Formats: sequence, structure tokens, C-alpha cells
Amino acid sequence: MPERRNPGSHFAKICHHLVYHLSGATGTAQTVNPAYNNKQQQENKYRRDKIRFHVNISAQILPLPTPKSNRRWSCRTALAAKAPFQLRWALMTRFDLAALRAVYDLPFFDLISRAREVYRANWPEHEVQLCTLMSIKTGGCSEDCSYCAQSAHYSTGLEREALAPVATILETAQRARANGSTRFCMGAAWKGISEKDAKFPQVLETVREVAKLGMEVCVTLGQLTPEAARQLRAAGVTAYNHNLDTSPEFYPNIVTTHTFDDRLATIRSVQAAGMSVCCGGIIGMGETEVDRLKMLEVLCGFDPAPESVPINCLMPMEGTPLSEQKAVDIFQLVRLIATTRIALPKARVRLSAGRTRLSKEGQALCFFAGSNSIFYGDKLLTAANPGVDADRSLLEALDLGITEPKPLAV
Ligand code: SAM
Ligand code: DTB
Ligand code: SF4
Repeated sequence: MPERRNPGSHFAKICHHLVYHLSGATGTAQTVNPAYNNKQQQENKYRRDKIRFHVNISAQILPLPTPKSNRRWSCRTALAAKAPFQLRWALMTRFDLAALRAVYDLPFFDLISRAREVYRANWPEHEVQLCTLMSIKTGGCSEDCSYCAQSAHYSTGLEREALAPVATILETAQRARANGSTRFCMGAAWKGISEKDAKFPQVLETVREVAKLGMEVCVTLGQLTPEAARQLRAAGVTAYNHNLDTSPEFYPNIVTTHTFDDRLATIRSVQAAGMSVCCGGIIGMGETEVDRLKMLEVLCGFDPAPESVPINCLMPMEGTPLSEQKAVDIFQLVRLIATTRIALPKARVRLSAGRTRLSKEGQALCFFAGSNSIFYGDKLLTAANPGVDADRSLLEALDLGITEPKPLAV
């Protein structure tokens, strides 16, 4: 019997034995391996060649690592082990790193089939939400995020633009609604904003106007004070996008002008103000697959769970330190989407930046694995996005519906 990476409760151990024998598994499951600190090895050796503890999917028996944060779950885990798998997933509230790795490392087709089942159980409409992005203040940002064209630390050739007038933003939002978007997300290249900033009243006014259109109103303005968060909520913001972007450990390699903990503090203010949290990350910045799962582990610890999780593939921007990064492997992207879908069943998993480098077939796999939202329109904030015609015909070819806008209250 292999040593499990997360042995869990006594009952869970028994289950693991049972699973092992029923599944006819061979080889050894991996204990936490110090070699994972070696990036090269992590990239090359991680996963399938080392972890051979296959669960018997057809018998729907999956090892259930006990969530480490709360022992009372071991009893629920025990219950869950006998329940149909949907119920088991529902009872497994918090996925820790070991659990996420066990899921992520499933044989590819088992993983995406499982993710599909979780998706269908939680999102019976089979619809994709269209979200339109608008950069309402562009470039000149004080932060040094290595991926970002808007950072003032790099010469990216991007033209700076001051905060757009309310009327301009409102027109764009109206067009977005007419084109089928049910969410409008306004992004500003700021380190953050506080209620004391001179431009804050204009931001609030913009939000009030856009909120009248009946779409979900999302903003991403950088760090927030608790009071700014409260006022944004009162003005009509429904969701705040603030990404963790990567694991806590890898974060300092990407950004030095603020910390991972600063990000978490803003997310706490957003939650306290009653806005939904839209929080995800970027893959393809030189991080390992384990870093991606560590980020997901942090997301899984949020209470309440994030309402939406954008998964961006790095778009290498000229002049930034990450301009030469290679494209992400499509199967790694699909694995991450599937794992996110399973770990956070109710979240919108947004297939976000980087779709211009994905094939139609690659995107189809992402939708199959559970992503159910895209950014829609020729432009993201500053970077290119697939054209609306291409997106419409892709969704049509895949028989995917589009989340309908709510009728406007008269
Ligand atoms: N300044 C705010 C902030 O940092 O939260 C909001 C804007 S920022 C551009 C929003 C998110 O866009 C980032 O957290 C990152 O995940 C994503 N992003 C920015 N540049 C990107 C790029 N080149 N490729 C992929 N995603 C990118
Ligand atoms: C998110 O996670 N991705 C969007 C949205 N949230 C704000 C932004 C993507 C930006 C891509 C690079 C650019 O357009 O400059
Ligand atoms: Fe500024 Fe946001 Fe870009 Fe970082 S990601 S440089 S905070 S706009």
C-alpha cells in the first residue's frame, strides 16, 4: 500500500485501502517530495510518471483527503465516501493542496469527465456568460507587475489615458449590453483607490450610471480601503476583480511593489462590503504547475467562495520582463480549469486573457472542462481578444447558449 500524501482520518485511511484494492492500482503514490522545490524537476517530472495511484473512476471511488482545516469534516468525509459522487463533492468543501493535486493528476480524460459532471450538476443551463471589459484609466501605473503593459516601470509603447468621462463609459456599457454581455467590467491602472482620492466621486458616479443598465457591474481598481469598498458596493458594484495571479511563494518573482498579503487584505475588504469576489490568476509566467494549484488552494480557502475565477494565459507584452514567455501547454490549461471547476463548483470559471493564442479546439476543451464565461469584444483592457464574430460562431458550433441579459426594470 503506498503512503498517501494526505493520510487524513482513520476512516479515510480505510477508504484509501479500499480504493487501492478495488482499483487494482499499481506503483506508488508520491509523498511530498522535497525535489518539488527544484523548479526544473517540478516542470519535468511532476505528475503522471511519479504518481501512479489511479483511482477507479468507473466505480466512482475517489480517495478523499480529509480537509485539514477542520476535523469535523472527517465524519462528513466518512459519510461522503458512501454517497453518490455529486454529494461527495458537495460535502468536500475545502480542497487543500494534496486534494487538488490528486484531482489535477487524474488521467486526463477521467479528469475532464469528472469536471464535466460537476459542471452539469451545478450549471444546468449550459450557457456561457459574455463579459465586456473596458479600460477606464490606462497605463502609467506605479506597480511593477512583470506581465502588465500598463506598468510605468517598463517601456511598453502603450499610450496613457486619464480616467474616461462618465458618458464615454456609459456608451460603451450600453453597446456591450446590446451585444449580449451580461457583465461589464471596468479596469483602472491604479495601485489602488481610497474614498479620499479626488477621482473617487467620479468612479462612484460611473458605477451608479452603469448599474442602471441591469448588467452585473464589476470593477478592478487595485487595492481598496474598507470604506472605498463599502461606497462602491452602495453605488451598485456587484463584483470586484482582484486577482492573486499566482502562488504566495512565486508572487515576489512577479511583483515587488506590493505583496500577496496586500491582495488578500483588499479581498477581505471586498467581502466585508458584500461584493462578490472575482479572483483568479495568470498562467505561463514561469511558475510551476504546483504554484498554480497553490494559488487555487488559497482561493478554495475563501469564505465565501469566490463568485468567479478568471484564468488568464499570459499575453506576453512587449517591453515587460515576461515578453519572451512561451505559450502555455493547452492540456495544462485544461487540467487547471477542470480542477477549478471541481474544487469550486459554483464559481464562474472565466476563460480569460490569451484566447488569441488558443485554437478553437483548445477552447472547446476548456468549455468542456467547465469554463463558462469569456471576455467578449475585440479588446481586453489593452490587449487583443478574438473578434466577436469568431466567438459567436465558435459558441454556435459548440451549441453553447449565451446567458441572457435580465430585462430592464421600467
Ligand atoms: N490594477 C488592477 C489590479 O492589478 O488588480 C486591475 C487591472 S489588472 C490589468 C487586472 C488583471 O489582468 C491582472 O491581475 C492580471 O491577472 C490580468 N492581466 C494583466 N496583464 C495581463 C497579461 N499580459 N496577460 C494576462 N493577464 C493579464
Ligand atoms: C482578469 O482576470 N482578466 C481581465 C480582467 N480580469 C480585468 C484583464 C485581462 C488583461 C489582459 C491584458 C491587457 O488587456 O492589457
Ligand atoms: Fe498596475 Fe494592475 Fe497592471 Fe499591476 S496589473 S501594473 S497594479 S494595472
